[in-house]
Amino acid sequence: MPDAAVAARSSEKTNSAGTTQQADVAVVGAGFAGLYLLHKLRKAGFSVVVIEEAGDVGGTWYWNRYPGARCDIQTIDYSYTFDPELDRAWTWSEKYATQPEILRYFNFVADRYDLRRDIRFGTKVKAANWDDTSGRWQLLTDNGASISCRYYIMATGCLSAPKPPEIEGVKDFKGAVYFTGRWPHHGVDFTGKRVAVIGTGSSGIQSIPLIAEQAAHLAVFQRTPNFALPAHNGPTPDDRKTYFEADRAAYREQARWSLAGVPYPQEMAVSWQLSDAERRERFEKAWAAGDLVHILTQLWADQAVDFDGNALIGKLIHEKISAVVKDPETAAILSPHDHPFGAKRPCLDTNYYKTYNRPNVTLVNLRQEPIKAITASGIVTDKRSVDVDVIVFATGFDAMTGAIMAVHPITGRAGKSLSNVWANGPQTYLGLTVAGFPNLFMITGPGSPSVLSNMAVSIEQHVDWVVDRLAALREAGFTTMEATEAAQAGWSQHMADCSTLTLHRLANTWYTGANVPGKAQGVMPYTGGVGPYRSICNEVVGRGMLGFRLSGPNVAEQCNDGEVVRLQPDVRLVLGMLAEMNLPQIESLGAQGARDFITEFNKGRPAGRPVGEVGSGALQGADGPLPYRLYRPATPGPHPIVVYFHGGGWVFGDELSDDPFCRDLCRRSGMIVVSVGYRHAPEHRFPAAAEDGYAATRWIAEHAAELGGRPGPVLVAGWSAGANIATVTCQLARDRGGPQIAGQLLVCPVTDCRFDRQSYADNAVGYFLTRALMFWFWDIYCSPADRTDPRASPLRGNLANLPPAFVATCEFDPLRDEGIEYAEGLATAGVPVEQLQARGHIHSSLVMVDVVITGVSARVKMAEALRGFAGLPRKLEASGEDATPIAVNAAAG
Ligand code: N01
Repeated sequence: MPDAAVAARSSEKTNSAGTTQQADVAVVGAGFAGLYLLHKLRKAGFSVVVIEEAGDVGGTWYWNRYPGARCDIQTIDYSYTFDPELDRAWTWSEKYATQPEILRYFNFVADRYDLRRDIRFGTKVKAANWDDTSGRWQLLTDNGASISCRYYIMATGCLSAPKPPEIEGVKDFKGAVYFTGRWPHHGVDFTGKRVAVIGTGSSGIQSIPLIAEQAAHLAVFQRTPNFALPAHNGPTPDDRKTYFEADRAAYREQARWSLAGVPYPQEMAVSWQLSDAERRERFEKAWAAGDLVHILTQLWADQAVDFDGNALIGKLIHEKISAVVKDPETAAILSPHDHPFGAKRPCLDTNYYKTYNRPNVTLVNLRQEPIKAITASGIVTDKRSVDVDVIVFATGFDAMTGAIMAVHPITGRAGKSLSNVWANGPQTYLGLTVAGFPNLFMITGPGSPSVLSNMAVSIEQHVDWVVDRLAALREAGFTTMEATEAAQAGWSQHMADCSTLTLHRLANTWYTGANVPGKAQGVMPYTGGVGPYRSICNEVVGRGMLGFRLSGPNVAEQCNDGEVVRLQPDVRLVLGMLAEMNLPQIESLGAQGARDFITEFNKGRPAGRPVGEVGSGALQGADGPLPYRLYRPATPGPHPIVVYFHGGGWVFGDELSDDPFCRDLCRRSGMIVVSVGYRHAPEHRFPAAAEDGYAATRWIAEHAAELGGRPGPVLVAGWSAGANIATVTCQLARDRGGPQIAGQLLVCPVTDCRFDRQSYADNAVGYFLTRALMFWFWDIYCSPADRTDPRASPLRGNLANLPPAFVATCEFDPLRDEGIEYAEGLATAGVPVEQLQARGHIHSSLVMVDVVITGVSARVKMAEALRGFAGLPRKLEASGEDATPIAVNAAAG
């Protein structure tokens, strides 16, 4: 009997204890997600019961009624979009609606779609157990009938389990105690009261100014200062409204594919391309806009991914705080220095900083005087005793996992409990499902963009995805859907890769679980962006429910196992963008056409970063002068010299074409980099490039002092065909009596003319450098008869007595295996060699500086290797991006 029919029959039963309510789907939570789930599931023909602990709809907006509680995503963006008529039927009165207005909205939605009749309010799920025999979940509740359901969906929200205060003596306090996350419905009157607020996250920052207006005295206990910017609340700004009204559907669609779930374009200018004045202008505009997503995404392209680019913002905000707060010491205490801007959730405020100018407000810095205890009369710190009538705990939540794990035990296959499975941190596939827990879904669970996005957009995407899948399962006769271990492990790896992209890993926050003592640490939300995430979820479906095992009573089991993303996240984005550009095949353009194309293409990349000095000149090649470009570090010289050979298949590129990479090498290694403009085919075929490489190296070594470099051995480096030239140069230098070369850096080198290695088959197409393009390069550069010459195929040469090498190869590169073979050949021949096999990267990843951010650690290692070859300490200096997260809950209150 279909589930709906079972449910229809059993719906006649009352919900009294002792009976079991049957439903296709049970949903926990009647907030933003639960309400839409109920509506959509019903429309898809499923019987649904929603269990809600609260007395009414609203989720987080039901509980968080503290003074000043408002949305901090513009409410125009924080709305349901699934029904255009609903969208038109409701107009928000303010840019950032208050909690009561948002709650009215949810009531309006619940009424409009007649949702309440399937919601069991005032009910908690006490246990959820998967029953393998029936293929159903059995739920025990604390109020009324237990529930048997085919699918169990947690729509419990990310910030719904308040965190205990963890401060001794709370029970002894004789005054009133309130939690922002569980505020009394009758409101609280602070008039004439001495009040303490503990916590300066969003809830504290929203409520403090209003409490200060009422209270006789307010003491704010701050452990970590947070970045806050003025909301400038009022009507929805005209520009946003006009944009929205011009084409609502397009606006919504753009939000769905954006990075944060709000339609803003991707900012392209990097901080170092802008002058101080330009940066300040952008910052002032963002400050005046009063919009978190704007300031988090629209200042400069590197703000969220680069430590230095980010630090510029912190400084500008410190200035703002100092300009408002009159007492310099208080301003200093309020200014965050321990985390990058945006790594911890910033806040929107109304009069927050100004509040500290009031005579009735005191700021207590818990970093200097931690709370020792709460007593009957107030709060005692290391330095003072503060008597109060009321304590407000704005101490936050056990975020993301708290509501799922702590609310009730969830037991999956073979009696496995979710709390045990997640003991070391949440493991999910797509943030939606967990291996071993069939038919269990989480809306905006850990591992999805959730709290790093406009929740409205992410919730709708998850609800649509889940309900559409359930309908498709039903259609195909499947009744059970479960993530595989392999898919889940792949997602964990992808999550870890993503977390190296942004700076969230550098702060102790509720994003990482650091706010809850003893909680496993790790970045819990997906940091790869809303649009990319959506495309991955779609890809899972498009690839036959990749990573899911589907089964049903009358159909053969289906399992298309695998990992949905094996590329590094930013590489995936780059490839996606290239695919959208519909670029011509380079080999179809002819040599000059290819050169023009690459020159044009390179104009779109971020400018390389500043170095001490950039110069150019001419050197003597094998058959005449060659241009070079020299990058000098800002530090006092003389510096060792790296002779660099650009990529381009011996056909295109020049001494400028790897400019960002040369600058990066110069900055990270602290050495001079001389990029050589060697001759190209077809005008100058083999061995012109190789001989130029050797001649140029010789000339540079001989003119080291003139170039401002350190006399003595030089180093060589190159990428792709340039790495081929670099390594050939090393062989020629050994065989021809110099110059002396201290080390070689080979990035994705061409080392051999054979095309039958596995990497040529695995990566023939789709990863920018294709097999066809390599064929073309070889054809243009070198006749088949010459290709086995070690000056073309150095793998075939004598590999003994060569300079120490660092060989970097990329997983998705046709040249991968010949690079690895070369490194192994060198090692066998007794040459010291370090290998870096870059997982998830493509041929051009490592030289795409400031585009492929996940290549940074490889670029750091390359520079360190060069320094080691030159006899310098491997580390140049500690950099912020290498920093490890700060100590957890130091000076906990
Ligand atoms: O919680 P929080 P929140 N002793 O965790 C401090 C969303 N939200 O409720 O940073 C002393 O941010 C703690 O200090 P530290 C929004 O996403 C949205 O304010 O851990 N202090 C911190 O200062 C937000 O980010 C809106 O060192 C203690 C504060 O308490 C999220 O919810 C409004 C302590 C907790 O800040 C959570 O915000 C409100 C202790 N033992 C919230 N324990 C909107 O506007 C904790 N703290 C939509």
